[in-house]
Amino acid sequence: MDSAVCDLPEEEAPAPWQLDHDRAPIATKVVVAGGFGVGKTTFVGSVSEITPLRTEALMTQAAADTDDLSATPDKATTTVAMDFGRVTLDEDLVLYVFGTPGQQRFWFMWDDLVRGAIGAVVMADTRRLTDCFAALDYFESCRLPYVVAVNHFEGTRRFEVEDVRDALTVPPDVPIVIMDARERSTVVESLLALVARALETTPA
Ligand SMILES: Nc1nc2c(ncn2[C@@H]2O[C@H](COP(=O)(O)OP(=O)(O)O)[C@@H](O)[C@H]2O)c(=O)[nH]1
Ligand SMILES: [Mg+2]
Repeated sequence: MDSAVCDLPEEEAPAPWQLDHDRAPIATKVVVAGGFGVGKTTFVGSVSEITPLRTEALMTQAAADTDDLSATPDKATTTVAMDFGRVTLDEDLVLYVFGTPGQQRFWFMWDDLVRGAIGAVVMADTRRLTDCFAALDYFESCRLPYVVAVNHFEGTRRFEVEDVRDALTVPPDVPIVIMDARERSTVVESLLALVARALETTPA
């Protein structure tokens, strides 16, 4: 019988650090939350090294009353369960990124999604800031470390971090990052801010 041989091209083959079992990477979980259409699925898609698992469904007229499309009229699909992706932030830090479904009718899933997570990214759109209040309240109430990622849509007014902080009334020590969910570097920046925040707030 032929033995199975790893046939991966060099760029996809395991990197040396993956094979060095003296310092196994830490794999950890983070959650991305925020209102409907704020860019959560885009965030996970921009950063994931694996094809993100998506549970998008075509929106139908049946959702017209529940899913407000006034700010995202081109949006044809919606995340019905969650997004899932993976990103290696550092040689020894792998993040599993779970995007929450935004619609209120799926909030019951959040308790499961946050189990074991080190923290959350709360995405905000400055045109609809109130949409992220539920997520802020949720993470404040369960005391999970979080950062706010303001997804800046081009063509909209750009606000300063301190303006957003005042509008959301988040505590001064919560990091706020102005980013673009389509730009991998800014998504990574948001995740790094979260990891730093989680380390800072975790009791030694
Ligand atoms: N112009 C612009 N469009 C964006 C940005 N982020 C997301 N979008 C678009 O906004 C829509 C909603 O994004 P999506 O990731 O599905 O939002 P979700 O409901 O939070 O998962 C999609 O059509 C995206 O392509 C952004 O930073 N700029
Ligand atoms: Mg989505």
